[in-house]
Amino acid sequence: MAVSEESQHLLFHSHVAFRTASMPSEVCEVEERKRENIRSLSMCGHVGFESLPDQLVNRSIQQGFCFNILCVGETGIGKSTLINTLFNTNFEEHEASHFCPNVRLRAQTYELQESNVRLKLTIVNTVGFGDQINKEESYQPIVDYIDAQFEAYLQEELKIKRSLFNYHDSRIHVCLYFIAPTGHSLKTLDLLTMKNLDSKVNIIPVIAKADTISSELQKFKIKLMSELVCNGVQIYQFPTDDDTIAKINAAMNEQLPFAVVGSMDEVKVGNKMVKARQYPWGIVQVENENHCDFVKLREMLICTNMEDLQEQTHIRHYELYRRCKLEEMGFTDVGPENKPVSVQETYEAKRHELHGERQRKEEEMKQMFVQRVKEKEAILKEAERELQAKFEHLKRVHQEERLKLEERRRALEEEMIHFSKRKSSCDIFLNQSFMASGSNIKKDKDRKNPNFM
Ligand SMILES: Nc1nc2c(ncn2[C@@H]2O[C@H](COP(=O)(O)OP(=O)(O)O)[C@@H](O)[C@H]2O)c(=O)[nH]1
Ligand SMILES: [Mg+2]
Repeated sequence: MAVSEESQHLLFHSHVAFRTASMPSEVCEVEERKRENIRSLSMCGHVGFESLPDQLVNRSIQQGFCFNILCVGETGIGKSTLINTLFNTNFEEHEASHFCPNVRLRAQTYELQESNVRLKLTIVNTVGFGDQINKEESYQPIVDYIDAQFEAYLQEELKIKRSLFNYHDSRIHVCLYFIAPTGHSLKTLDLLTMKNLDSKVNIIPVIAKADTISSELQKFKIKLMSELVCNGVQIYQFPTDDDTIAKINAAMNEQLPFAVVGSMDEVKVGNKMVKARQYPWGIVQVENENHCDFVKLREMLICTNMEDLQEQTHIRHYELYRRCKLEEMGFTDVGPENKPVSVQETYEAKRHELHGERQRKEEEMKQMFVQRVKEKEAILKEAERELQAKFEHLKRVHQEERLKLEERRRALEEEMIHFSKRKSSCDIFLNQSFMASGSNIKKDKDRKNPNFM
């Protein structure tokens, strides 16, 4: 996953009005009091801690607030324009191409200042979202990015020398999910992505380029909400537990998803310059609540609920990540009999478990080694047996061959003796015949010779 992060110092062009954090969290206060047996008492005179909320504000003003927005939506859906319009600033951004081979996240941090309040704003953009043919895994780089920020915070928390006080918190406080103004329904990609993000981040869905859909807008909003509910996608709900903002937040929850229009172009309407999109048939004013929900989004996001978004990120989403991660590492709060377990005990148990595991693995390796040696030995023995059998066979064959040859040699010798015998008898016979024929010839000669006798 490629993520780039840069920092810039910017001033607003005009008023944006983000509300400063003034109320400390009161989550589960009553239950905690009961559990810890805390009694409420009234003091007899002034002590001075009434200024704590102001102290908090002052400290935050000095340090600056940190707010991180993730924009998820297809390339060209209007993410950059809306962010520029929301913060009244031209955040320099290059137009993304539609030919990215995969989804990347690009983070950029800006320092904004309004009056004496400083805001460290990080905008994380999904580059290439929705541009691939196979979009099955498009949500994964987003999930990985969110988890990486949680992990960085957790690592800081777990450090012995931690500096959370001036730590640049990069955890995503809100995800603006840009829905295409189709007028039909959500795309599978939208549902899949939101479903995978809803336990990790506060999702505020917005209908982008709402000026392109007008008459069917209300129907479209209802359809989108029912689809989100049917598919079990949890979107962020503006909190209604604080009386000062409960009414407005409840009303705004009814308006979700906000249909927004973005534009940095200014057009003269009456004698005022207003941000608008101008068409041949008329003007769509960004900040006109009859034209779109841009003002509602800005109010809810920046002025009313910025602190709640940060708080929810910490107490809900980060807490879930932290719990899962620590459980994965073997930490637990209670033992088998529901008895509290200290970190030391968990550490010892884990050490013991890992030691046992290591011994088991070593034993396994040993067994495997012995087994392998045995197998090799058996193979060698088998080969030896085969060789011996072959040798015996060859020896036998050789013996048989030798016997056969011996037999033939004997036969040949006998034949030779027999032949010699026959030859010598033949020779004798020939000699005798020769001798006999010699005497006969002499006799004949003598007979023919007149001088014979
Ligand atoms: N009609 C209409 N066009 C918009 C709106 N917001 C942005 N655009 C136009 O859509 C195009 C892409 O916008 P951009 O903000 O760059 O989209 P991004 O890729 O999602 O960041 C630009 O031409 C914008 O002028 C809107 O609300 N309505
Ligand atoms: Mg952009």
